[in-house]
Amino acid sequence: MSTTKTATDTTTDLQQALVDALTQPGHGISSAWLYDQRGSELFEEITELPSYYPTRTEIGIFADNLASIAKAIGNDCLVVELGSGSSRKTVPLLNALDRSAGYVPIDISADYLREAVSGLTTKLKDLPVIPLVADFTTAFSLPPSLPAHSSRLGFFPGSTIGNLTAAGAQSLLQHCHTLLGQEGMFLIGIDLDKSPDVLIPAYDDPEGVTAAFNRNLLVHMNRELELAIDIEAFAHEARYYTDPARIEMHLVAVADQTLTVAGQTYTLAKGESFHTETSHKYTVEGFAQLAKRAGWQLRREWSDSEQRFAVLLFDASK
Ligand code: AVI
Repeated sequence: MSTTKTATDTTTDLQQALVDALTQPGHGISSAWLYDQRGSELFEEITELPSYYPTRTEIGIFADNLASIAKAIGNDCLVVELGSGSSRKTVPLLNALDRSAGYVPIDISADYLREAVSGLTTKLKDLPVIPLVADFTTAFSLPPSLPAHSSRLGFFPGSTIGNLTAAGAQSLLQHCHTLLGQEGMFLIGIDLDKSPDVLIPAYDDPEGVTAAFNRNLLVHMNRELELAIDIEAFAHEARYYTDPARIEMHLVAVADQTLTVAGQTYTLAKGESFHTETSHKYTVEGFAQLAKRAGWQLRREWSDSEQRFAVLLFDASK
């Protein structure tokens, strides 16, 4: 039996997500729905914005510390990347490792993965690449046939873990602990908590790209579900909250809205909002505690001079 989702399944899931958002308190909708083709393009644009510091800060941390990160990882390691995308951050890491056993890029999009892997062969010389199409936020298994290796490294850059709930982050870390085994390591990028003066412009840039990214969710729903949501009637808002420290993205109704979905009418009053994304901001200690509950021990940390972002290396056992 095929487990691949059809376009109809995806449309049904999106419709259900919208109905849930309209009927449940908080009006939350999974941030996964932000990433249609256009949403992914807009996210790429966000990573280039002057006010969106995480991507370039993390790339800088890797560039400045590549030799010490590679030394800490050691030899004959199988690198398993969660949400590999273009593998942009992984190629320098794999090339810096003295001897690595292979690379397992994991991505939810089969097309994107196929394209990315075909471009890797020249960049990674003879390194075995074993791509895996999977949704890493659910339980997944590694490919059955893997090259010989002495340890496994989970690689999860980009602070994407911050977009999961605490429970989601915990179960992902636990699942990876099992998959990566006793000799397992985990290298992860986390965005550090900081002043809202820095955080808010990162998620509400003057160029309006993040606003377009957020509102594109409504464009996506109009197209996919054949709706007539008035895009202009929703304003993008980035809000900073503490305890836990996080940025939330909202689409706020600027006037009362009536939405008809599958023949049913729902209302969203002026000032109410769809909550479209949470981006958790951690301290190194707070994240290390969360990881410890999933069995991971913090071994090394690397950060930038302003302590905006951190790259952490964990061991599966003491
Ligand atoms: C993908 N993720 C780590 C981004 C973040 O910073 O939480 C998504 C994003 N949302 C708005 N800007 C960027």
